[in-house]
Amino acid sequence: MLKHHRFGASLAVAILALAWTSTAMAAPMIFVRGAWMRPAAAGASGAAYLTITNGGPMTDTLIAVASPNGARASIHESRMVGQVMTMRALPNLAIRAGATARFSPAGLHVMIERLKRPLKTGERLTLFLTFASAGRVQVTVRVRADALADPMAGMKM
Ligand SMILES: [Cu+2]
Repeated sequence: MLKHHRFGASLAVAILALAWTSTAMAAPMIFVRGAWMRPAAAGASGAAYLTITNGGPMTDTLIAVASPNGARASIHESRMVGQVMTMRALPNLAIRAGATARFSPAGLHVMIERLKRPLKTGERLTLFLTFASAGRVQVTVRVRADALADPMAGMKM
C-alpha cells in the first residue's frame, strides 16, 4: 500500500513537471505576421510570403511547412542566376534568437503546389509552419491582388 502511494506521488510529480515544461514550450516565441499570397487558379502553384520573428532565447528552425489547401508545400528560395530567376527548395530554415526572416517576392517563399481550389482576392488559406522548438504554428494567409501586395503592408505591429 505504501509502495503504491509512493508510486502515485512520483507519478504526480512527473506529470506536474511535464505540464510545466509544455507550458514553457508553448509560450509564444515565434511570431508570424503579414502572410499573403497572390490569387491563383485551382491546380496551380502559389507562393506565400510572410514574416517570422523568433522572440525566444535560442535559435529555432523551421523544419516543415504544410497547407490543407494544396497537395504539397515546401520552403523555397528564389535567386537570380545570371539573367534567370530560379527557385530551389530549402530543407529547413534556422532563425536565430531575436532574428526576423522575411519571406518576400524574389526571395524566400512557401511554395504551395497543386492548389485544391482557386484563390481569389480577399480569401484566406491556412498554412502550418512546424518549428523544431516551438512546434506547429497555424498561419492564416490572405489572398491579395498584386497591386495590393506591398510587402510592407503587413509590417504594422
Ligand atoms: Cu517556389
